[in-house]
Amino acid sequence: MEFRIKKAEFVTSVGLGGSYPEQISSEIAMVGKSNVGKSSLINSLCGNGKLAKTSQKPGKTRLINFFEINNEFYLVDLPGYGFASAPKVEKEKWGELIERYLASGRVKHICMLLDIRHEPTADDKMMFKYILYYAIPYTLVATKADKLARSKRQQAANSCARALGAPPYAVAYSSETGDGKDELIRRIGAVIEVPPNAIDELDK
Ligand SMILES: Nc1nc2c(ncn2[C@@H]2O[C@H](COP(=O)(O)OP(=O)(O)O)[C@@H](O)[C@H]2O)c(=O)[nH]1
Ligand SMILES: [Mg+2]
Repeated sequence: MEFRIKKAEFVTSVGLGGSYPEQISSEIAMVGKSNVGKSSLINSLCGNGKLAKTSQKPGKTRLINFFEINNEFYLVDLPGYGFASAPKVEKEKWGELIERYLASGRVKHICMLLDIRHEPTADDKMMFKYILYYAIPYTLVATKADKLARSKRQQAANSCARALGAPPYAVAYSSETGDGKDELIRRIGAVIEVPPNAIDELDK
């Protein structure tokens, strides 16, 4: 049966030194620079405009926010990076928070968001290196696709991926219009449906 998001609820926010919620079947995390549209993406996927707080002002969220979907898995909204004016100590705290989370082994899949209109930044490239280093499967998502003409979107999304140093494909997504939603939901469904011990079974 086709995968759908039927239920989405906020579980908890976790800061530096805080404890994560009880582990459930899988966990999919959203990463990207501040203001790229992480919270809007979660709201759009869940069909609930008020689930994750969105903001015009970058760098507002300093916590990891967990949302439980279909009583089955978590979508995780990570604090954004790359707010130029942030003090050094703030950036270090961000680094610690993210590294501890990525190293926890909880994350099954990452959606890395890039603004469809912009070249990836040095911070984006560093984030991408973390993802490869921790060998976490990922999907690239080019956000705010509605800002470009429909005919230019897929090509622009793909060049974001290429510029990051990844295989040249990203899902072109708009939280405003819902473009790309069916595709991303399908991909999330495929991630969720892999049994947790499928890899271990291969070793037997
Ligand atoms: N046009 C357009 N604006 C978007 C889209 N996604 C997010 N935004 C806007 O970008 C700003 C930042 O979004 P937010 O989800 O809070 O970004 P976050 O910091 O990555 O969580 C908000 O003003 C959103 O309304 C999109 O797909 N299209
Ligand atoms: Mg946010």
